[in-house]
Amino acid sequence: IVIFLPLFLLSCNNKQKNNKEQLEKPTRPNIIFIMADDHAEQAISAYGHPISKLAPTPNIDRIAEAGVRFNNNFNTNSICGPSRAVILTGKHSHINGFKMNGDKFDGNQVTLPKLLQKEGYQTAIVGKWHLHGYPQGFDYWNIIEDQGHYYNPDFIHNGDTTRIEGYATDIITDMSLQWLEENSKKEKPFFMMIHHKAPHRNWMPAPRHMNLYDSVSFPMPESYFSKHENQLSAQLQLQTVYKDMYEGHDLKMTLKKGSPELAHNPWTNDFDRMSLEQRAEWDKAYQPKNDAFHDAKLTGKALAAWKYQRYMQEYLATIKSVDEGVGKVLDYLEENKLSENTIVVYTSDQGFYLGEKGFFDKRYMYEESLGMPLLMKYPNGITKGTIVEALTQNLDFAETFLDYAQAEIPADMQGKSLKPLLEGKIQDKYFRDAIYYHYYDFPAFHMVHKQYGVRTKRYKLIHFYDDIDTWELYDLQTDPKENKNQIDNPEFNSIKESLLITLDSLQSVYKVTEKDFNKASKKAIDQNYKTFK
Ligand code: SGN
Ligand code: CA
Repeated sequence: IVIFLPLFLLSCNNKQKNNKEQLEKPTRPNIIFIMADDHAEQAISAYGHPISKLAPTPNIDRIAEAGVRFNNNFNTNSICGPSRAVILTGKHSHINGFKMNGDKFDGNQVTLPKLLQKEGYQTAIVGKWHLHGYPQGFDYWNIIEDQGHYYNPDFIHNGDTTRIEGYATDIITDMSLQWLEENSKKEKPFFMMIHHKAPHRNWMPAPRHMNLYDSVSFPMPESYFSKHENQLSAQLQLQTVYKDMYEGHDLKMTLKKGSPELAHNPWTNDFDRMSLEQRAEWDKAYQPKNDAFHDAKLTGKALAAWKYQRYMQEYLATIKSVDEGVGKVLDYLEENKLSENTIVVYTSDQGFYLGEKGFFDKRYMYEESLGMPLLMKYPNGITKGTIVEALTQNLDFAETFLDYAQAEIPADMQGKSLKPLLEGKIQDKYFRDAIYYHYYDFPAFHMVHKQYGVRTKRYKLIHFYDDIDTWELYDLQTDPKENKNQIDNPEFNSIKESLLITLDSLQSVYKVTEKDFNKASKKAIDQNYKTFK
């Protein structure tokens, strides 16, 4: 007894301590981070854009209805790999080192999954990675190779590449559900990243959606035929739907009536890798609509308008499978009583153009590509139907999840946790005055110039540089579609000055240095204009 009593007291004490700790530290939430590739806000019905009303996303909307919709969420560098690197590190591109697709991500640096893993989270990633090199900090990873393919994609798991028959979005959903089934009921909380390939170019719908929007006519943006007055970079880009899309590869147009042979299709692999059955199903669905196109003999603006419809039909049809997959994940959480204590996030690596300014793709600091959809639900911690107007960024994601996981946030991360905002501890208007943006991927696909700038609630200032040197200034209140560059308007002189001061101060806060503004050689630029034309 003499020996056991102190031990007994000690164990009582420990129990009390544990209980107390538990009281102070409520159950940490699970986190499911679902990210699509190139999914524009305009194509999520929770955001209410007219396009999305004709192609709704009822399951993705369930997240917004049960939780929060962010109306002013932006990226720091509107391109795939860089956005992903910012999300993983909570640091701007010039600090995390991954400025453009093709750079090599330093996987040894501190990242969100590594920190969560250290805190006792189970971590997993399925789908697009696109950072070259293998993921670190994940207990389980199964990623598509580079951009991946819609049909029969190759997946890399622990260094081994396997071709999996089927449709990429469905495979990613199934793999995620399987991982959840095997791990979600263990004692440890989990963090899972589900990274879809869709709706990335070249927009190949699943067999069940090949004719989904054939009879829908989508509203063409007013700016579809814009001449880009006072917007030199926009005049020089190569991402205009009716000029730069490849007729076969992107628009699935055929060479002539009665033939399944595709028009210009530089990457035959997307179609060649389909099985005979898949290709037969494809031809059966596409031949009648392509033949009808040949019969119509369209030219000029009518042809450009037809291309817009075909683009929208394809892009939105690939989103349908993403939405179905999101529905399955949400159902799984509900059926397994995991819903209340799981944060579910839906976002995209950047915004995207659905014909605005005539564009597809992203890269620009203009609203459509700067914006990033962000929806989040967490019944135990976020009030249903919340709308956030604060200026938020992908830079904030890592800190937000660490905060919810009650983990320590490294001092050198550059974002801000969104948790106080969602708990009403800070008002939207006091959260952040301005955001900083810097895009570096020039010369490259689509030839969008290097650019950096600031956006406040009302104004935007952009500097395009490299083989051009132009500034643009927009008043988003009176000109939300950014048609009127006010940089030379004397009425905007004082606004310009104050934006320049903001720019300067953000560059110093974020530790931007001279070497972050490297220029390409003239030879490389000329060569790229030729390659991508
Ligand atoms: C591919 C696309 C481009 C796209 C980049 C980057 N061409 O190269 O249109 O801008 O990816 O996209 S494709 O015909 O090969 O699809 S990102 O989202 O990965 O950054
Ligand atoms: Ca992308």
